[in-house]
Amino acid sequence: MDCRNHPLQQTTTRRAEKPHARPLFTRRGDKKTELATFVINDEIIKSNPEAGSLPLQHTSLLSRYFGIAKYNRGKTINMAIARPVRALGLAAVVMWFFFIWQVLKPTSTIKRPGFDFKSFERDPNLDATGEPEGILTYASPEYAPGPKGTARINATLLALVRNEELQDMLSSMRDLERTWNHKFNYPWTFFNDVPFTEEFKKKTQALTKAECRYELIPEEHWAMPSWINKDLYKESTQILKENGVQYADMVSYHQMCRWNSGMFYKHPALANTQYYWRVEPKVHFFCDVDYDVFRYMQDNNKTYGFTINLYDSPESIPTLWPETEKFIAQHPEHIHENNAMNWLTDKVRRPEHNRKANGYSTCHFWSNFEIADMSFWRSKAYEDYFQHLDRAGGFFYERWGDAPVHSIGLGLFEDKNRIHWFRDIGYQHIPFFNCPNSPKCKGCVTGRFTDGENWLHKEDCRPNWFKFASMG
Ligand SMILES: Nc1nc2c(ncn2[C@@H]2O[C@H](COP(=O)(O)OP(=O)(O)O)[C@@H](O)[C@H]2O)c(=O)[nH]1
Ligand SMILES: [Mg+2]
Repeated sequence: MDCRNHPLQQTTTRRAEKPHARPLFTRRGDKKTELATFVINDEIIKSNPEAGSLPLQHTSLLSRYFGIAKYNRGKTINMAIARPVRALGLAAVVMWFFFIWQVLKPTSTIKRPGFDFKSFERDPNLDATGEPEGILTYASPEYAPGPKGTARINATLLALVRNEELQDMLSSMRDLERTWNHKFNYPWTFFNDVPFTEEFKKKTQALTKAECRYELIPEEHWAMPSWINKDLYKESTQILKENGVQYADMVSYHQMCRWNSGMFYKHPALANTQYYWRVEPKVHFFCDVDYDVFRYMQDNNKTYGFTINLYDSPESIPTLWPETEKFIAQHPEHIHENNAMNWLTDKVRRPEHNRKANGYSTCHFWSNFEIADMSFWRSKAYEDYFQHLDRAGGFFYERWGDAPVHSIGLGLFEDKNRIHWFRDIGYQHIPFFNCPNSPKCKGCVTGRFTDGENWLHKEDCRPNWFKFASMG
């Protein structure tokens, strides 16, 4: 074998022919004195006796590359940087900025191989967002905790939560207290199907100056109703599971969805309360909100406020719309003339969803965030509707969620102008965000809809809501 053809041999030869020598200087007054010339990663090949010898073994590899050499008397001398090294450094800087841009850039249009999804021409969250129009009431001494808080209206922050979720609940509370409630001191009401532990009570109360109430859900509000056939329930949930419906065989999940759909506002502890803000464990709030949102609802004639608007899994609700149509046929008097039927029945945007859900677009307000007036849930129209659905059994034989049930109720029986997008409230429930463009927001990326997989962008149903209803 001819060793000269060996790659290593060629490299050595090239170096020897064209040594990459660089001069090393020190400064004495204004005069630069050449100390030594050396080859990077090699030994000194020339030294200046006038300047004294330099113990270059003290120069670290890093300092050589970045052109600063330290020697043992603690002085610093400048070196030129080799062109390829400069080019490498520049490339690294460019790559770094490119990486940062990729992470932080707003995501209104998402493209991936084989799937082009356009969420919006332009996500309205990218436009500067201030406070909503209308009557706003700001913090004042009348919002002080306790009986002095005469400006507060009949409203509460409301959470259904398990004892085991204490840490996640505390995290949600911290966010909401910091961004809003420390200014208004609305009470917190916690609900559970088992008694809250002393630890839960102590730690939640410690996070707020406002009053905390801890309520047990009556058995008759939580238990599976007597008319649900247990064998049919088992069989149906098996099928749901095979169809990939999450939590299908978790009875407590079905109970939770039913309670949130038609029970929570019947709890005796809420008998004198009109408005609520629903808060789940492990959610985040990003923006300072300086006005009383409950009074906003009251003074501006709003029934329901949302932040995120999504498509649902049609497999979890195949007969929800057919049952709704039966109800509409029996009770046409409940339908509001300014309803959001177009939003509920759209089949242009995701035709497959509409087909699988038998006529329902599956669009809904994501109900883990709700600021709402319970008078609507207590109205005859909604109560009749809930009773109809409850008897049909779909909370157990299928997995009807409180989000589509609330949304269909609102979309049919309420004036759509009374439904408000709280675009100014920065919010996250994994994996979706509402993140406005406002200097009042910290910790979320403006316009980001999800930090999960790209395909999740197609779950965004806001464009349809804005098209058929309003942005207000
Ligand atoms: N007390 C209690 N709360 C529950 C139960 N199941 C769910 N929740 C609460 O109901 C809300 C929704 O449940 P979650 O697991 O977050 O459902 P997801 O958001 O649909 O994944 C959360 O606030 C939970 O703490 C339950 O069996 N008991
Ligand atoms: Mg949740």
